[in-house]
Amino acid sequence: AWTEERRALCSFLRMNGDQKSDAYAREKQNFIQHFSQILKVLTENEMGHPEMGDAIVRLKEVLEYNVIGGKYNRGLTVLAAFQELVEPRKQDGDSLQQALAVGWCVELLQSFFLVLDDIMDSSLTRRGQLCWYQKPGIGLDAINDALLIEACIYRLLKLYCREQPYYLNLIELFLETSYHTEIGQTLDLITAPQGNVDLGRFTEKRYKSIVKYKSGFYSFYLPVAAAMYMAGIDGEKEHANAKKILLQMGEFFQIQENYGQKEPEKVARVKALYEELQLPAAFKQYEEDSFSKLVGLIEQYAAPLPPAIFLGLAHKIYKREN
Ligand code: DMA
Ligand code: MG
Ligand code: MG
Ligand code: MG
Repeated sequence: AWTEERRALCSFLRMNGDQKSDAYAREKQNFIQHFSQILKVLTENEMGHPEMGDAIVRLKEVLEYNVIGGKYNRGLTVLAAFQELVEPRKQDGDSLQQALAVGWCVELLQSFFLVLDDIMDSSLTRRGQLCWYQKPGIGLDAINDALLIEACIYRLLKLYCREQPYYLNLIELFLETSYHTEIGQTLDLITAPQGNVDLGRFTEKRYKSIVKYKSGFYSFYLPVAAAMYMAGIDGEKEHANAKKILLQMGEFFQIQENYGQKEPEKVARVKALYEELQLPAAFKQYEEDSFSKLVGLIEQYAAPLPPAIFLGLAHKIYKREN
């Protein structure tokens, strides 16, 4: 039954986003500008340890090459959710700095995984440039570079949030998210070994599990959950509810991105699902169903969080033509 409320949610999701995109572009500029401060903070306190100097030069190079160049949607989601969840009078300079730093932590986590993922997938390029491990002279040393990027997450959390009541929650969140992502990568690697994709094992169910673990947690749940903890929302129920909605979004996002892409790797990824569902009409149907399911989940599980958090994200991924 399509209630009025449901209609309103749907029209919000389908509206043209031009007015919003200006503000978003400004947020993004501000976020990117903040990266130089992040770099500074991560490399300056080695002043007292000159013997680390050469390693720090390397770290800086690693961060500049691998953390910059994406779309920053995940990092920006931390800020957007933080601004939705924390009352304006509590959004002071310090807490905004903390939100920016946590946003960059999400970007660092992604970068850490991508550097390693590209090695495991034997990829050539990432974000329009050579994969880090493909650069002359880098090779498998990139494994250590990825570990350095990971360490920076926890250094940043400590440097910016150590005094905050949510500090431990954030550490646990990043560690748990890493575990989930690694489980997803494991499922991916054993289900679709390079050059040997076993379509028998590659079922729709398995595909959805892979997507949920390897990308849904870190891309969708992590940024919103981090902002929730920063806003003092730490209840299990609230987090379980947000997770339900956000993982559903993650599933749709991944299927949409892989669908219609030409890289052989991605074609192989969706092939089994594709064949099971049969052709574009089926994708359209999936999109409809997934959209409807998402609206239902938001209705049921958003409270007490403002639905706008989820709607804003959904709006970005469901670019519908009406
Ligand atoms: C990338 O996964 C890595 C993570 C952790 C999601 P992927 O290999 O499926 O995607 P990409 O095409 O970006 O390498
Ligand atoms: Mg890959
Ligand atoms: Mg991979
Ligand atoms: Mg990807």
